[in-house]
Amino acid sequence: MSSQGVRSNIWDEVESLPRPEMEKLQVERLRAGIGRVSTVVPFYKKKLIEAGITADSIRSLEDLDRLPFTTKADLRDNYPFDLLAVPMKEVIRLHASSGTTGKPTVVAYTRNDITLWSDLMARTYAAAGATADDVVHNAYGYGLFTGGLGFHYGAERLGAAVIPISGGNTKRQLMLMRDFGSTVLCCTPSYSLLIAEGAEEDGIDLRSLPLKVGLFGAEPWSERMREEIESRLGIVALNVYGLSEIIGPGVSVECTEKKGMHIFEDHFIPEIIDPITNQRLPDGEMGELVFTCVTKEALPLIRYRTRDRTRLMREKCECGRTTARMERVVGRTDDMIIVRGVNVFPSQIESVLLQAGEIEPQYEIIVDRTADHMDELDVLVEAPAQIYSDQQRLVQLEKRLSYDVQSALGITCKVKLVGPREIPRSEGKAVRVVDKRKM
Ligand code: DLL
Repeated sequence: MSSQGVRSNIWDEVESLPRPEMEKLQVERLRAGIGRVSTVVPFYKKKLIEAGITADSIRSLEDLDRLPFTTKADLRDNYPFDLLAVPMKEVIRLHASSGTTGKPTVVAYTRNDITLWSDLMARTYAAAGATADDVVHNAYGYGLFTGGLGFHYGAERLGAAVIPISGGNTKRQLMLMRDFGSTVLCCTPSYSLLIAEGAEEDGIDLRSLPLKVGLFGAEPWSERMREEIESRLGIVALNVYGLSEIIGPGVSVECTEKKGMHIFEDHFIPEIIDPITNQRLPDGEMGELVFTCVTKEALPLIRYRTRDRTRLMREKCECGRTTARMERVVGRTDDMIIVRGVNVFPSQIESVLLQAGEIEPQYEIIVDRTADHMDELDVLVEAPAQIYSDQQRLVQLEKRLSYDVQSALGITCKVKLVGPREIPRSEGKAVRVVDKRKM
């Protein structure tokens, strides 16, 4: 549709602004945003004074280099509400994702933030060619996770008919998808393959249904997986990226050219930095993605370090958009793993194991993908000799630890006890995670 530069699927004209105009808009918004946080968020006020930065001194995007970074640890240290830039009475929604310790990362939205998020999600759908005529099957989880409600509000904003089915019960999903004539599928890429499997089991040919496009994200996936999804579901599969701290989904999305995800740069200014030296890297170089929110009210984070590794490009896309694009995320600079869409930190597992008391602090986390494309999480833990030789105690302890880890993470997980010194030792940094999922 877009290879001739037809811009019919551009929902907002700002996406095709000439670069100098976009940058002018970003600088104006950045200046206003810095002015706001430097007066209302004590954390930023202190940091900006220390760095000698005033809003008036922001003249170009180069000035981003002078601004302080914000990290996940800053969110944890200010848990739950100390980074908010508005009084609680202006907050109308809270969401949360896993943090590095037991406490989640909390994010908040004012009414204007929810309007902005809905608009950005409508732009996300539009990039995929969706319109008010579509029927959106939304199988992202509803709840504290931003996926469900983000895709829901965006579909309503677009004027499409949304089916708030959430995750799970695949057979029922298939029945409704067929009966309601869904045209757009929203879920994690791995769940789309489980849907395909369920359809094949029930003799449903998904390719004969009206389904035409899928918006997949919340976890890393590959071109090979795209090919598989597209052929098994008979749809165009597009990548959607986002994170709770910035807004949720609705940070960037692929257009139907499938050449990188267009960033909603009029609201989130992207940079790539070297995660070791913290220096900004030129376009095209691989590094850590950093975002500055310039229009959000409740939680306008400055230079937030996403820990996601990717590259930026700024050439105009065939679709007509001029916004910066980011490549597929290739990994993380920290040890967070994503299992069935849930963010998991090895440190969360470690603290549960150590609390249990009876085991050695030697463990290995193994993530694999089952034949039906579901992520599987196993934790191998060394048991001391006296427990390892007592079959009954061993089984009881495995059960208890599995239960404790599952309750802490909120996902199924098997703890398996192994004998003393069975976990490989490392001479340098311990390798705690073995990710066997074939990308
Ligand atoms: O996963 C928001 C989202 C929901 C995005 C639905 C897309 C679709 P969090 O739970 O805070 O938010 O997790 C954010 O997930 O830093 C990435 O590491 C990873 N991630 C999200 N989208 C992608 C993607 C949501 N398309 C973390 N490719 C991010 C690779 C992704 N990783």
